[in-house]
Amino acid sequence: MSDTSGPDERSRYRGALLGVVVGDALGAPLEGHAGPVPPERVRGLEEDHVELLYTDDTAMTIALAESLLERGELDQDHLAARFVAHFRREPHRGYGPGTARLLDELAAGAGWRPTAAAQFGGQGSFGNGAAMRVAPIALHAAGDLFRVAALARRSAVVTHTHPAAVDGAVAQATAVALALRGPAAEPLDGGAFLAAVASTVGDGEVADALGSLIDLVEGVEPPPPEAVAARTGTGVAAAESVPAALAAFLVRPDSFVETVRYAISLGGDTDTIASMAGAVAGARLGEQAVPARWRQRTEAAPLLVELADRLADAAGARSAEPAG
Ligand code: F2R
Ligand code: MG
Ligand code: MG
Repeated sequence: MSDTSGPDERSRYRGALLGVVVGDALGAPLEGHAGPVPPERVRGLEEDHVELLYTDDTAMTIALAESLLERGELDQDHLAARFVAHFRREPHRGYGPGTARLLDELAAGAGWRPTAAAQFGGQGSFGNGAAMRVAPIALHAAGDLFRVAALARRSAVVTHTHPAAVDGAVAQATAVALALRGPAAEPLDGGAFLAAVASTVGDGEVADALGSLIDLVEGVEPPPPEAVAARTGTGVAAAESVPAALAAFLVRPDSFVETVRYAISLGGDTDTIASMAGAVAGARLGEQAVPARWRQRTEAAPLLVELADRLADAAGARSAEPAG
């Protein structure tokens, strides 16, 4: 159950998926920026008037949302097929190289289970591809954090089997679920939020990186982006970019705009860090917090709103079912 203070549940659902697409599309032009991004370059993205185009982060989020809605549950075979369908239709969305290879193999008839496990010499991918798309899981199962974690794990391994990629997805899904139900009208306890997220993942790189952020997010003043980037890293590895995104949310938890600006200013994997941070901020603050001037310029924003509404309706319908 979400708290009654702050935005209503439907607004938070919309905010979460708008956060995915707006953060992705706004951050995309600077993806790969070496080192923190100067504020004037971040503002330059905002002041431009061209359409903001989404990338693989949003494409895979749409696929996951569609699969949950079509099946009413997490069906890994169906999800793999939705990923392939999106990739075949629009392979130019900037997919990670390993994920693109994997989806090509699945399109040619390979099974997702052995193919995902065989990635990178049998280690599996530690990229952030499973975390960046995971927000719909939180919307589907938000009232039950154990279920959110379990479903996030199962959604991840369709493409990413490395423990750090799976933990990244669990951490991101848990963060969105916590933000969805938290009281936005009250100050956020950043240390407690991080500890709650960290408690859902196993010992390892992601837990260590989350733990390393506690003093930074508990400070009175937001730390400079350089300090966060130095602590977590900002690369495509889930163990870097997921903690970086959560830090961007936690140092600016009361403003969607400031969260996304901060996330982009970290540099590195800017589309993905801003998308994940935007999802958490949108879940806490609701769609009203997403500026109309950003939303109107963002490709597919109405589709993300429609998917959020359908996920809210489905979750409401499930919670209204008699128990037993
Ligand atoms: N692909 C990109 N950006 C590249 C440029 C895009 C350009 N703008 C364009 O339009 O073409 N961004 C997207 O990729 C990231 C998500 O990646 P995902 O899905 O996790 O892919 P992958 O390939 O599995 O992992 C990413 C890289 O990490 C390294 N890696 C992963 N596991 C590894 C392992 N076990 N051993 C060694 N290296 C491993 C590899 O370099 C992978 O290619 C997001 O940023 C998304 O926006
Ligand atoms: Mg991308
Ligand atoms: Mg990226």
